[in-house]
Amino acid sequence: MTSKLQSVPQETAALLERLGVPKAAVTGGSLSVMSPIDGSEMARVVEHSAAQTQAQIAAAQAAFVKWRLVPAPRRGELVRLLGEELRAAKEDLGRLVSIEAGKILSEGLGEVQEMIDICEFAVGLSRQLYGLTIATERPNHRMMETWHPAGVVAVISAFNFPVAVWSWNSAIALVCGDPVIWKPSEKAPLTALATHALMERALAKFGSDAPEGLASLLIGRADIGQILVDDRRVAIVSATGSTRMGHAVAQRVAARFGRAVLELGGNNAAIICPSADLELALRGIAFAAMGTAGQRCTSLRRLFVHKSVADKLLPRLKKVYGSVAIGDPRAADTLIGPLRDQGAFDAMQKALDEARASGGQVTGGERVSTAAGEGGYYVRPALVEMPSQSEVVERETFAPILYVMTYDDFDAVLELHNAVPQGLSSSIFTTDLREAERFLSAAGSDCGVANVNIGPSGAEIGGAFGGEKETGGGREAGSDSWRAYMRRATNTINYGTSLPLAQGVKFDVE
Ligand code: UN1
Repeated sequence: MTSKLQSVPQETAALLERLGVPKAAVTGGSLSVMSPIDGSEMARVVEHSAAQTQAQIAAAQAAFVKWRLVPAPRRGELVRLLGEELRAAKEDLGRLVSIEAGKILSEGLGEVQEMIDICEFAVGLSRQLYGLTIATERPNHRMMETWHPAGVVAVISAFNFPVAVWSWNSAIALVCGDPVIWKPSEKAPLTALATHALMERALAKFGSDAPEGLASLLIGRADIGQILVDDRRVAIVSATGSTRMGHAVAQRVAARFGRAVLELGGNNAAIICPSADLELALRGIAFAAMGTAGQRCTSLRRLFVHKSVADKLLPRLKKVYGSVAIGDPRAADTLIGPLRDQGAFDAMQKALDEARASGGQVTGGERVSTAAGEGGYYVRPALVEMPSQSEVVERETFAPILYVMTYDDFDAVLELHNAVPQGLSSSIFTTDLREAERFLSAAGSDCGVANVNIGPSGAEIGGAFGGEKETGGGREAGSDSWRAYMRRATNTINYGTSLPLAQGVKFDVE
């Protein structure tokens, strides 16, 4: 039996109330939510059962049959209303993101802005779900592609972008005609409840065109996720998280010929070339490696510095690492908030020990005490000078660790850059056109995101987001990522009076 939590911390309680989350949903449940800021218990959230999960899937499937017939621009109107709710609630939701995920306020607000942006993108998209018309080899025939809603989409999201990732998927899925079931991280149910409450407000304003079960939320642990992954009524599973999780999801979804959109581990690098603008590089590295306390899938984890500039760059970088403001993510001057929990801290220390054992020289990485209290896991970001790209460097550790290696040959560094199992994001700092273009070429970075003179993190929603190899191959958000949420039909129409067959085949019957 779980007992009721007597009180949610005052600020969180006030935010939840304003965002429309009932107190009973966060006090009387069995899922305990711990604050990354001070380690205290913030809430006990009510969990959904397996039976409720089944019922949600059935409701979503029934919603699909209706929603797919609502014209796409009208579906866009629902997403427009969601965008309006998000705009109005940006301050509150952004602060709640900061409290639950531990990211600094500016990044919490940025996350909500990303949600507003994708809503706007999706509204425009609702009038642009284009298909092709294709030349046919047969006279009096027309061939075309049409795009239709694909079915129920399950979104399984991670703690570090607790709400934006839902919005990238949902805004697009909804205009594409697909209902969405959301299973957020068990470490971030509060922001999910708040976002869902905003979605419900948008649904209420939208009116009766939106069927019951169109957008639902399931609070639970891995077993709830597994039900979604295995159910044939769920056409698409979009999962964000570790490569280990994605590996299991991919196989189970494939076993039933479902579709998976996977955004998994990254092990993102930056190459600093001899001609690099070092001021720019310094800022780019600092944000990408230390921002969000290294807990983005796009965080910079590997830095390759050309030998000719290492002496200029590294001392300055060490100075920044030594002086960056660490503390309560809500405080105005903080740049580095806490790690999510002790598990993240332990994994970081283990990786640093391993790096030391492989000859790495570690600067920083230790736990620091802050005014936020002793319960949170605050660390000084670690800069690790490595003699080579050893095993620990090839792994993603979800913490602020930057492995630094020097190089002298461009071809060799490109090879090293690509010699890790992950392929999410990458960057090069150079003012040499040839180097920049080679990095972006077929023989360059093998990642889904490749940048010049900006770091690997902080992508805008207008582009397709995702990566190759163990990152899972999925693409979300902008460009033509919407195609993953629809089914394509090729249609051939004969408007003549005879029946010519393709490839000149004859099959005449009397
Ligand atoms: C993630 O960490 O799961 O490009 C996504 C970025 C963000 C998204 C990160 N827009 O850093």
